[in-house]
Amino acid sequence: MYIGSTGPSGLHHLVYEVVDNAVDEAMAGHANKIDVTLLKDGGCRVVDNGRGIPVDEHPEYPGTSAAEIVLTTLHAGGKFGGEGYKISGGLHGVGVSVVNALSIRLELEINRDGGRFFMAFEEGGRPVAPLERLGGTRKKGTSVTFWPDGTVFEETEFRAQTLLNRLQEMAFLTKGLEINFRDERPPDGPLEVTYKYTGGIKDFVAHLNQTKEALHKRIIFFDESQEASEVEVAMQWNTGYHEGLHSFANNIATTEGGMHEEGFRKALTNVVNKYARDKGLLKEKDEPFSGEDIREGLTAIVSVKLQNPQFEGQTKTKLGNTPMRSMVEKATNSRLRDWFEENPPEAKQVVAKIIQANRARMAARQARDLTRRKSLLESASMPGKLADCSSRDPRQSELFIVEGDSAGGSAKQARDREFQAILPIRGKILNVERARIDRMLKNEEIQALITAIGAGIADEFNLDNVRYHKIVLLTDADVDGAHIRTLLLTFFYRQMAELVKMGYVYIAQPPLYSAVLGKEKTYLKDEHALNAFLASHEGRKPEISRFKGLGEMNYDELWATTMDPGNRSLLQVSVEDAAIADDITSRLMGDDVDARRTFIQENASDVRFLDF
Ligand code: 0RA
Repeated sequence: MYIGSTGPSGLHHLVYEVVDNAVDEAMAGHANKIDVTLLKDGGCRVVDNGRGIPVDEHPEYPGTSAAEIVLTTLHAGGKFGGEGYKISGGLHGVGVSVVNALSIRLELEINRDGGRFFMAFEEGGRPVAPLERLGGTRKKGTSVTFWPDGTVFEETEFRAQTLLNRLQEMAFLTKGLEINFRDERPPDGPLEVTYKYTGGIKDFVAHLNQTKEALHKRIIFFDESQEASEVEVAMQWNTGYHEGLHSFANNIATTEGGMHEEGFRKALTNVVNKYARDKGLLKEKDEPFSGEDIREGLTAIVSVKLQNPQFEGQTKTKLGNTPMRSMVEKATNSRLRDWFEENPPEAKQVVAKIIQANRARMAARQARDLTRRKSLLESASMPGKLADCSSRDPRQSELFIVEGDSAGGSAKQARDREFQAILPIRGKILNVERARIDRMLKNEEIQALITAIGAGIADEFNLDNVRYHKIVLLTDADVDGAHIRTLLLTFFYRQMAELVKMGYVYIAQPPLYSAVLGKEKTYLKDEHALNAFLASHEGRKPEISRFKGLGEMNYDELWATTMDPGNRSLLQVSVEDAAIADDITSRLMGDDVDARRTFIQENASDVRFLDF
């Protein structure tokens, strides 16, 4: 309930929870350094140089230290200690006590008031002994080391890259904060990474645009504070076609947007249109630019800090505080207008790009209208290659996107036609990361995909119209198959992001090997499974074959191993954090060959890297 899940995401949230508390100390101006260490024995240590959790007797619990209360009581974290905790970043503020409750052991060390204090907890938060003063020190700060409970979490092994992504984001969002990460687990020595950004979210935008070609050199930045609230915006257009607007409230990614994002979009559209009209770049008879045209190729971070943030929406990532809308809108209206006025050459270039985007979108709309009209005339509007299922209930319908016509044929024979539809895709589909929307829509494979799914694309995408709630990518288990899968994922992520965010996209896992022993045939997913099989059948000589591609499999084999809901295992594609997924997609699929090489080298060894 408090960390969202007992899967990998929940496990990593334990670390974020402790780090968030340390970041709160930094935001309040009491700390500037956080060290996160993954220990060889599976524990995780988070050390900060803040004030330290209070160690004296808690006013409401005589005989008990405040530290013990903070570690054992829900929501106790920020309830005392004066006004240091104006802005709480912690994920919905549940505090370290949740981490304690979900750990088999937790060790707390506090340097404060001239003393060094220690306390340990076991089995989900039971104090081993009261807080103890070990000696004197002039240092200050808090150290929390915890070992997650293996009976709570499906797995307890932290993934360094997942933590690094979030820690880097935290460092970007908290200007000047130094975050040191150290993974002591690798047998060939520890991995160490330091993040520190004196430019804050300006550095964040520079990082996201690093793999792209910027349209103007200097990043636009402005901030504004009002009472206890604060707005910061950094933005820069690039020559690409994707909108990269990411918003945060109290350092939490607001993936579903909300008031702050609304205010920013509205002001942005307003400022650009006003400027273009004033300068005669947009004539009186011309329609205003749409927000979508204006945001093409824009990388922007909108970060707000406020008291009592209200998180709404399906995934509780939509900021609901209405005053933030006018605050961001006002700031953007005045400060962005200044930028346009003060930087004429840059402003002209931005508007020129928006005009191009506008033209491309008009052309695309015409093409789309044409296909729509055509489909109204012809009664069968689905693409010819689609073998649709009979069910019209999207919740139980599945679409298999299959690589190659021959595998498509086997899949058509194998399927349960009641609820499984097959769409064969020939060869490599267009890389949408490097093509603008009008070119994309001319591509036949892409057209077929859009029509079959039935919910439109980009801003017009409507989740309610999706015809299948499971969209399964079925490609060969080789390099080409992996490439096609990546192209398809890029397409879905860029054009039907909600589909991915809602967890409708899956990856099928056809076996790579079969082993025959006597009359018994076993299918093996990969090399690893093969080795395990051979080890457990020592002394016997199974006949091993390797499937070169899906086309080699009989239809009954394909059904039994890959399509039968009772037997198959599908990987669900998830997006933890849109800013990171965006960055990875650009690095992997964009024009920058160096960035792509580096990314693949850094991540190729980790088989889970697909779960971006
Ligand atoms: C309660 C009150 C105060 C600080 C903290 C908690 C605190 C918690 C954590 C968790 C990790 N690092 C932390 N650092 C501080 C305020 C104490 C004061 O007013 O001095």
